[in-house]
Amino acid sequence: MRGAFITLEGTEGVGKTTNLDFVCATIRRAGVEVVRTREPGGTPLAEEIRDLLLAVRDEPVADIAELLLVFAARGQHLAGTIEPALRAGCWVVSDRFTDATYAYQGGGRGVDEATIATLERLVHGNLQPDLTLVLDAPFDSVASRLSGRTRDRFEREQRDFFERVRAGYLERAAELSRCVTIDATQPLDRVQADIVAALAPLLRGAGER
Ligand code: Z5A
Repeated sequence: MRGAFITLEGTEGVGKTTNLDFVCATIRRAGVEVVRTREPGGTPLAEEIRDLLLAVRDEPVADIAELLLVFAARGQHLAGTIEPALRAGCWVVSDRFTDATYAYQGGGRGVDEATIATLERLVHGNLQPDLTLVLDAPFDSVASRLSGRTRDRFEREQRDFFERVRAGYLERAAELSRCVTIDATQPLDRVQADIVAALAPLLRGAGER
């Protein structure tokens, strides 16, 4: 029986990485085997592509080059990690997936949606997450959480970029029934209570998958 595919999304600092362990632990407590992964990355080659994408460089990165690198990493991640795990009946929890491309390359960079959709079909056909947790917070409410960090190429973008990314996420979440938007400005225990509620229907169905 195929496992469930869960993704965590949101702008930087909203708590995806923090809550990934919590999501995995909640699933394991229900007796289900889970693979924790991330994008860009999730296999050795895809992690190398991640390094290329995040590195700060003097040469401007063309939007199309960034987009193709994101999908190259995703193709490897699907073939090497996600699809084998789902086929083996494991659940997969990924820190970001294709919704991030619509938000960052679409909303943030202005790449048109049809181009992203073409690559999405090419790289993962009909495979979509079963549940996407969109952790949402305005830029100002999480900026202080990130102070003191070394900033990668994306994190050096300005506030208006992150506002476009956030708007991209919210637009998608409103359109797609698999997305649950969670207010990430709440204290962590309240965020995690909302996560448990969002996971409950999938976990109830775990025995039937
Ligand atoms: N990218 C892309 O452009 N296109 C794509 O298709 C994909 C990705 C897949 C790397 O992603 C970059 O790749 C990303 C977009 C691009 N760049 N950006 N920006 P990433 O996921 O590795 O990078 P990130 O979003 O910058 O991760 P992050 O900064 O680590 O954020 P986070 O994982 O959401 O936050 P966190 O590390 O869990 O939490 C940040 C701090 O807040 C930490 O100290 C926590 O303890 C604290 N925290 C968390 N929750 C709370 C609450 N509720 N209250 C108080 N404090 C909290």
